[in-house]
Amino acid sequence: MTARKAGGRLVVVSNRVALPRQGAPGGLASALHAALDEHGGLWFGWSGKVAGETAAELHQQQEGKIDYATIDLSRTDHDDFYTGFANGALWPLLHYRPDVVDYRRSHLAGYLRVNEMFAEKLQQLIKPDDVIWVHDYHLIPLASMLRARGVHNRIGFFLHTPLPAAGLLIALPNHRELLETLASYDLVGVHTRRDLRALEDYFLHEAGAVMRLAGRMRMPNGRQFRAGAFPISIDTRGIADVAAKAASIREITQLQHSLEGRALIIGVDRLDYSKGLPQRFEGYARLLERHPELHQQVTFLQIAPPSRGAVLEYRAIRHELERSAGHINGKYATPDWAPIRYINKSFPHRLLAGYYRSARVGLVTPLRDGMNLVAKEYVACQDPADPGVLVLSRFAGAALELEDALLVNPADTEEVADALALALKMPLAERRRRWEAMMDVLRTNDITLWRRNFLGTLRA
Ligand code: GDG
Repeated sequence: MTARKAGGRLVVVSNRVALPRQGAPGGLASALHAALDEHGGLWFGWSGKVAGETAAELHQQQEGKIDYATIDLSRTDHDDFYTGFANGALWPLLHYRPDVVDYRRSHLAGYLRVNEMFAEKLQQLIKPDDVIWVHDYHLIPLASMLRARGVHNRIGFFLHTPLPAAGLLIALPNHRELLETLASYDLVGVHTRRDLRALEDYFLHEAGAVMRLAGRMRMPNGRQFRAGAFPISIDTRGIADVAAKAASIREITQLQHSLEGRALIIGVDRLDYSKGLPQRFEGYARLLERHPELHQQVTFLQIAPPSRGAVLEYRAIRHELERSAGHINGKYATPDWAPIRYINKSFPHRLLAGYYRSARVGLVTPLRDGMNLVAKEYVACQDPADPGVLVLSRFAGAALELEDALLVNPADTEEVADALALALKMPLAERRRRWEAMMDVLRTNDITLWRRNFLGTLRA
């Protein structure tokens, strides 16, 4: 790293760009917009469109202090880069699922080809003192490709997924060729200390790096880079306000009315095998099996918008969950009560906030998750006078901060059932104590602190 002052524009690079007027942006998109607004900036990435087989042309637009530049992908590039390598090989590997990894050389070639195209387009757009912030597993080699083109700007990378132990990372063919390119960044950020240890372990033991002071690693070729844990968060105050106001929205009162006094358990997840949904359904079934007194007393609402339907595993899990939900309802439902309400649809954020607040239990049980923002959102949306209980997987990054949740091993369906029973019976005083402790964490570490910490370290 040089001592050069880094005070220019911010350039955000991510696979998808949240363009203005594309509907309500999610928390991450809002945070990045705020960061771009602060210094002026550019957001560059894929448009989300697949356009024939022609070479990608750049679409540019401006909104306030922010420039947006996007490119379309050809069908082949999309299938090899996005569906094939990023979501067919890297995503399962990073989520501890080597059994699901579908590695193909042609997909890796497509991944490198699209990253090279990103580097080529981006190089034309950046100015000498821009600070570049690259996001997520789709774009790991981008900095090394920019460096090869003579780009000397500060470049940071943030990984939104977990990073598994070195012993697992080496299962990926050509892992060094890919992962060593992380050293071309000035700063590599991950969510947790656990991920950071894995990153350091990989570089020290597989890539021949040595540890220098203050989290800096030096590669055998002399290049130095820094790595750090930056746990992402939410707009805690903003979302708490939205939830408080949601109480009067028609959809929310309708949901509450439909419960007829039953306790609501809520789950909200992209339909993804990393989220542990089959095990969660199983855990809920165990609860019903072991606690007949809860029949008619509880309703489990699982919202699971479909994602990545082009990947085989995502279609398989969808079928599995339909079968499981049908089975549980078939076994336990009565003419006036269905134990599970399972919905493959997405909802506007203000409704989600109201649903979270209506739920006595937030059930968040991924098998692995980088952070898991739903867990944090659930906590922030509670009514301070009568807060619900969070049941949270130990294997979500959020578990390292939200220690006052009921932490479970998501694969242990008995433990999930026990935690649900405990949550449903928990006295108000204990619910409030746990909730206050978690809110303290979230009020301090919110999304603004996250981006400022990362960018402050990158610019320092
Ligand atoms: C990745 C990492 C990491 C969900 N359903 C709807 C909806 N959502 C929103 C949630 C939440 C976001 O999507 C999901 O974030 P998560 O963190 O829970 O999970 P991933 O999508 O897997 O995110 C994860 C995250 O990146 C950030 O670094 O925490 O570990 O896997 O905000 O509320 N939003 C709307 N309708 C829905 O139906 N509007």
